[in-house]
Amino acid sequence: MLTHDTAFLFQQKIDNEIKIEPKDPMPQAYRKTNIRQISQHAHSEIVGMLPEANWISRAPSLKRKAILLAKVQDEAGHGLYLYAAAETLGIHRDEMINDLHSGTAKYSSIFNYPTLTWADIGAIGWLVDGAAILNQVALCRTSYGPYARALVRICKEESFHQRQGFDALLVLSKGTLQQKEMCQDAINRWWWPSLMMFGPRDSESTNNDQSIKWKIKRKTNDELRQSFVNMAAEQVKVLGMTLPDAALKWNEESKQYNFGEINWEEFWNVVKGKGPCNKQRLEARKKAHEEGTWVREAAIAYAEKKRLFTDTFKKGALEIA
Ligand code: FAQ
Repeated sequence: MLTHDTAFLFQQKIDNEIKIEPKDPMPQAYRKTNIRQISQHAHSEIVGMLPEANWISRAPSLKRKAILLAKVQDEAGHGLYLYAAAETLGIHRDEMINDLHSGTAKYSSIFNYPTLTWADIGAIGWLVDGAAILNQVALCRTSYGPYARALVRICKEESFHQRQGFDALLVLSKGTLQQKEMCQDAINRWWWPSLMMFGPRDSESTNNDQSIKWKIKRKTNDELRQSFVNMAAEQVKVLGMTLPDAALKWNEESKQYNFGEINWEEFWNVVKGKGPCNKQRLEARKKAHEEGTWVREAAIAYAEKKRLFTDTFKKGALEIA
């Protein structure tokens, strides 16, 4: 436990924008919050591959297939950077993965919705990656060094993800009547779940205040959500589509868009495992993990063989000397 003085010095470091590094002293709660947030973020990237992977074999052209494949692979990479960042805080990857599979750990609510048509892939790129970017650009300045550095890399890839989604929707929005309807329908279904990605209202958020004080989070849930609405409300005009919110209106005084009430009951249901695809997602994850056992075993055997070879080589070199 940190003494009063060291806790003060820790906060001073944070206030002076000095990054906290793995071997630095830190309050237990700071370590725990980072492990929770970074591992949840990693799980979100990994589970987040599932709704899109569903469309790789059905993408409408070779170009779209290659783009989607690259995007899903990026997400696997993001998950790996993030698990590695969380491991620097003293938790083992197996423990995090067990928590995900047992349902103890959370992952973003958004990935518990189904991808019914090709337009959903565009809507995920535009809205879901758009929401993720807003959050993650702010997190590039998070106080924990390994998390901040992982996010810089992640953000570079996320901006391509958002653009490819918007581009896919733009093509549909200029297509046949059926394609236009498909585009609008996907936006209607993904809009509200995307707003829920930012978490509960600030007044309901259990972690906001402390995480803002420790600069683990740089902006609050409501601040980020509002920036997202302001951005999407303008971009949707380029698509010639609408957002499914009758209350959406520019407020001249606040210079922000007012928007309607989120269905919080639906949000908490999804968070608690009762969303449309929660069960399916966890089963798919567990199956993929089991089927990957032989790869992990082979990697461990190879590493062991390499270690033995290096040890023998070093010993031989010493004997010669
Ligand atoms: N879903 O006190 P707060 C992506 C939980 S990455 C599920 O406000 P906090 C890339 C929260 O954990 C998307 N649970 O929590 C991609 C807490 O419960 P706990 C993920 C949620 O942590 C794109 C409780 O509610 N991004 O999309 C959600 O301060 C396309 C109270 O909430 C990140 O993880 C939710 N939406 O703020 C991949 C970014 N919201 O743990 C594939 C990093 C809240 O105390 C395809 N994370 N909860 O039991 C964060 O910025 C924060 O963790 C928040 C939540 C803002 C998500």
